[in-house]
Amino acid sequence: MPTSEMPTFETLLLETENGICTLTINRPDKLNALNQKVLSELEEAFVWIQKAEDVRAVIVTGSGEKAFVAGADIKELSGLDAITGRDLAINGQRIFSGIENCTKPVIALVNGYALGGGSELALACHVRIATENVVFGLPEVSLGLIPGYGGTQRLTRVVGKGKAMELVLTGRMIKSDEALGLGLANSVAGSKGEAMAQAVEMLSKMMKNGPVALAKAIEAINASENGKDAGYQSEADLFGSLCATEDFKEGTSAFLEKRKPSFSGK
Ligand code: DAK
Repeated sequence: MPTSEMPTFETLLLETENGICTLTINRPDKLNALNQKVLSELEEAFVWIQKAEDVRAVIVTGSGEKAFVAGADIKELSGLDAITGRDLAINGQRIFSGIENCTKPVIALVNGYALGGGSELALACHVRIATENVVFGLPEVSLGLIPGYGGTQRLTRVVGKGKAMELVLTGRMIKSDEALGLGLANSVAGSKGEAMAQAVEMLSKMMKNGPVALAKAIEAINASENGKDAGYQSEADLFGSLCATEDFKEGTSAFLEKRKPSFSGK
């Protein structure tokens, strides 16, 4: 599906250049809070991204300088009951897992507030590049809730159990230096423009490699979370399947012939 058929959305802006699709959550008057519309459009956008041949990598960000995403939309949350709350969590988890399992590299450019669902969205992306004014936090307990879009699981994997306990149970906000130290941010940039340049540079390096290998590497790393044995098993299975690709033959031949590889994605 060529990029020219890029869909348009009410709450998202999509722009593709040189194989990189920049997806901007665009509710600046509500600090890009995640309401149902944003969630359903995110799902639709990633279904399109997955299929779009011209898109090889993704940057997810929030409009403006102040916020990546200031959380789930509290107005919508306030009306939930036990049934609708569970349904919302299942729906959100599926959408965020769709992002985590995207076979193309996804970088979150975390510009400013990334609270609650905003931190959860950033955690669902493969890499996080933050701006200096970033504020990560999972303050759900202050609203009488817990993170509902996979945050308890993904934060624990990224920062470890003890730190995840501390951050979720206190709801404490953390700034760029601490986020970097915890590995919550892969890097920190002085401005949104600088963060964008870092993201494009990192993705350009990734895109020099074969798309099938990138897809399988993402799958294998994600499989590490299925438990130790299942992770190793998946790694072996995926490694084996890569050995049968044209990209593998091209990559190894190019090295041996001392030339740059030309990957076909097959
Ligand atoms: N939801 C809705 N509107 C929000 C919002 C949010 N999370 N965050 C900000 N806004 C709106 C404000 O209401 C305001 O709208 P107007 O009054 O102008 O109409 C506008 O954005 C600008 O915000 P402020 O005027 O408050 O801006 P400030 O610079 O003064 O403050 C702030 C910025 C980020 C410190 C503040 O806006 C703030 O504290 N926002 C709320 C942060 C927060 O607590 N976020 C929610 C985290 S909890 C679950 C699934 C998911 C979740 C839980 C359960 N289940 C399935 C069960 C996730 C929960 C969360 O995300």
